[in-house]
Amino acid sequence: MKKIMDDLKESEMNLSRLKDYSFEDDLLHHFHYTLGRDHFSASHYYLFQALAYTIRDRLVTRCRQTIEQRYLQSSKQVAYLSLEFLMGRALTNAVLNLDLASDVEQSLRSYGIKLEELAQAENDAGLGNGGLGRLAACFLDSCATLSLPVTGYGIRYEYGMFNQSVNNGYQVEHPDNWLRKGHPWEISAPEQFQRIKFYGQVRIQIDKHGRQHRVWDNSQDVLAIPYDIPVPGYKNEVVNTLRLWKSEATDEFNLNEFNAGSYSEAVATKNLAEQITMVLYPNDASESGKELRLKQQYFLCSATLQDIISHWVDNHGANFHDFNNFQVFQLNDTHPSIAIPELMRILLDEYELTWHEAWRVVSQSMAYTNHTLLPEALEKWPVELFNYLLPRILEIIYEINARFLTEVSYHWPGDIEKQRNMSIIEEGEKPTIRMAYLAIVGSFSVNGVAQLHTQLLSSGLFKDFYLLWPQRFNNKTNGVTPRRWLAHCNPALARLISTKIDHDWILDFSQISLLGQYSQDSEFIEQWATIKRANKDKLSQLVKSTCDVQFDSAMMFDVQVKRIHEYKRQLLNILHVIHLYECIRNGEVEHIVPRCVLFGGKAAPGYFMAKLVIKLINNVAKVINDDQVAKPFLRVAFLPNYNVSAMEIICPATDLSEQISTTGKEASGTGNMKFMMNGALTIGTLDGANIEIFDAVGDGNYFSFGAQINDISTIRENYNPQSIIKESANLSRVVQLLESGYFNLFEPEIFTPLIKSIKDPNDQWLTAYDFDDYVAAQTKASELYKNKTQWHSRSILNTAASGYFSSDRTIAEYNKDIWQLVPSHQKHSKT
Ligand code: 26Q
Repeated sequence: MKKIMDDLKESEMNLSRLKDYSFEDDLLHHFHYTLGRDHFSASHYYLFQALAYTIRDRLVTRCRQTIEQRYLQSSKQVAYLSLEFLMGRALTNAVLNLDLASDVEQSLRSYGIKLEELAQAENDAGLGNGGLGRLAACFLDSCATLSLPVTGYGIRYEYGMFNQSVNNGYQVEHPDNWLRKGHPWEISAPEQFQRIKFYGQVRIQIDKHGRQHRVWDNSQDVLAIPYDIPVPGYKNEVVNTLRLWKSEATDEFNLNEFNAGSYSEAVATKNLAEQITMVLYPNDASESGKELRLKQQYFLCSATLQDIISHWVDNHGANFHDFNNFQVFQLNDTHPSIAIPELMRILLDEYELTWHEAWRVVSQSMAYTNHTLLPEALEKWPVELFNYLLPRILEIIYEINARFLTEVSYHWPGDIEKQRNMSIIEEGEKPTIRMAYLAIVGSFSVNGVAQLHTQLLSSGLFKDFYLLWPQRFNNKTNGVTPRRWLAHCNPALARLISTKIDHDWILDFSQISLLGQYSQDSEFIEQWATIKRANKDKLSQLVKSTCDVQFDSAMMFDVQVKRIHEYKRQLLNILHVIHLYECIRNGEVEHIVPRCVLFGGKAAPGYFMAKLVIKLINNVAKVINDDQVAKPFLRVAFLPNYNVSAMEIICPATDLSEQISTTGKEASGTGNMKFMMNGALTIGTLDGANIEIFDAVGDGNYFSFGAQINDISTIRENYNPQSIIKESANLSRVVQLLESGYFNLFEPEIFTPLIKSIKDPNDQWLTAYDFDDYVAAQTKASELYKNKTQWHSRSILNTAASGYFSSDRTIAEYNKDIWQLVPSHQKHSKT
């Protein structure tokens, strides 16, 4: 065995020295031999796959070198735990980061095909719902680019985010079978499987010294098989890893059943095990409390922790004293917070640490990021479900809580109310576990994702915890990767920028501020405008082919794409569209600046109001687009199946970015940053990271409107939307038109729930309150758009002010304040 390993090692070294395999030869080899194809079976998909394997070879070499170097440095590392990684396509990203564009172009020439075309053949890896999942993907890109030893750990869902189509204006969901044609980027490591326990009971065993041990008995076990996906840094030779776990049945299970002669039961068991990683849960209130979702969470955490601990023990033996100096777990929301009691379980039950020592190690290695301000979105699980599914974990949570409540009682002696409010267990008829409280208690760092969000967490949702442990709380304003969200998705603009600033801006994105000096340069403005126009033409083609709506690039492109949710207020936007249409119908067109309004986004399958908003948008769009009078002024489209790849076409083509959530509800937002980077101007409330965008770009370059956070509670106290509607001529007309059934002629009453919600004094989203101010801000935007030179000048200023919103900055802050990793010394040079 030793001889084989030595030989292999030598040949690996030879391989990595032989960098000069021709790209073309490799491509041919993979096409003919890896895929077994010939010229009869040439298709875009096979060519894409061959190209992906060719590039993967180069990634694998670098990945091995990255691992080896870190092993030699024995450096501290981070595991980024997330139920979601919304990676999108990988091919063009790898080409950019490995600087392979010319190799690829050249080798594709003989096939008469362009990289851009071939790239379309790749399915999006849609393993996430929205912001939180895409943030994880941007973070992985930044960590690799900054040479930080960070590994992503997630689930290899067989079905990702559902595909959306629109039928008669309604959303229809279709399964996303993204792996069907194979996934060339992944490499499985079945020999590194982990075993995960579910169900069963806890038994107390007394050893010969009279000591008690907890044994988790009669469990039903499932295997976790790792699949690794390479994550290349930008031109720095670093390749990190995203490790995704797939569930499989254990062999014994199958064997036992087979031996009993029950073939079908055996197969059924296998299905049960494989169900765990079958499907990504949509972010949906109606899904709360689902057993399978809890299984997913525990499966991910247990597999990851066992994997990391077994490596630790291989290298350090069963001595965990220094573990927390070498390992941080960053928890992406509460979804993986079960990692806290699971690591306790491993250290207590498998390595026999004392509670005190185990708790020190655990609570010094966990760090928690919160992504929501909606109290109803905080994760809670029934105690009963835990007791049944994860009995040993429940015991540990009880113990964590008991010790924690003792601490609370020291801090607030005699204050029973405090103890009840802060308890990890919410008492009641059906007691539940408050996962956010568990996450705070078990972590050394708790962060929000924008300044306002962190302030509101400390003064609201988590106030008592802030009072107890103020030093634990910190802010890390989100960011997005300028590689995917500028260099890759807007190559023409990237080239133009590079004519003015050293190419390094892609790595040191703070340099983008140097663009500011060209905001009055008429030649530069002209070039900027030409590129925007070409990007708009490209988006128009997409809208035409998918929605059969003709956009006109001479008109303003006004865009809102994001998950459909009441707090994001797509309803407010469509009310404004109806207002514009009203003006047009009444011949009040002299102030109208022609616009194409684009919507996109998925509604959770069980979210009635969000789905109704989609229907309203589509019905309004149909009426307006069919009206020849409106045509010169207004076009409206709902783009089905909004995803990462769609955003890569949308954000470079947008003039006006809609960020109009009810103040205090959007934790951060990250779409806002992608639009800004690509030179869109924002119309927005002062919510989440919008506030920081507003501060960075300055008042004149941002259309701000709406209630502000300090006024919100007073507004809610005596909110009377009916009287607001009465007082507002514009809103009255809009509501009347809606109520007249103009947009639902043969579908009586279907929009009544939406109209009612606007008029409801308990309307949480304050739609009526913000309407007039929103219209006023829209009018300002229109006025500015009349002067194209002025508009583009401010567009340049927006890109120039976007430096802060690079995820490289965000990750540098995570590293400085939370992780304290040492970058591996890899060069920043061309390969
Ligand atoms: C929970 C229980 C069961 C099933 C699914 C879920 C679930 C899944 C996804 C709950 C929430 C999510 C996603 C939340 C999310 O995307 N939040 C967004 O995170 C962004 C990154 O920080 C912020 O910019 C957004 O403001 C925030 O809404």
